Amino acid sequence: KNCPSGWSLFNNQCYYFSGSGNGKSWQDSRQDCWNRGGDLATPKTKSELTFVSKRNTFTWIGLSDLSQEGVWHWVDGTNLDNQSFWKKGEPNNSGDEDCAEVAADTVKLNDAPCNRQFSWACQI
Ligand code: 2F8
Ligand code: CA
Repeated sequence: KNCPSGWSLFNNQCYYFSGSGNGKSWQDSRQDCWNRGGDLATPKTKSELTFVSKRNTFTWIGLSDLSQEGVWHWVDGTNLDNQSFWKKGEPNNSGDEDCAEVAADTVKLNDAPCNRQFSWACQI
């Protein structure tokens, strides 16, 4: 599989990383991925999650419970079935947190407010 210039191949998927110091909200991050011909990344295995997590301190991925509180699904429409991806105590919907970010240090997910500005990862 060939990836566009500037994208990285891992496990037969192409990934684009926004880089640090370039934060956007979850929706604006998703729009950037759409503009690039992809969508937010959907790392469904631990090795993919590790790969996606390591470019930046915090990275938005394509996972939210925006359509139904407490029901987490990937932007491709499938449900999250690996609950071990969450950091201990997450998701806690602290305040109102409907979008998932992965932390580089723990390679674990946290639900965060969708309007927070984080780096992001796209996938084709
Ligand atoms: O302790 C975990 C907790 O940390 C922060 O809240 C204090 C995070 N908030 C934001 O990222 C805005 C929570 O999402 C997280 O659960
Ligand atoms: Ca949280």
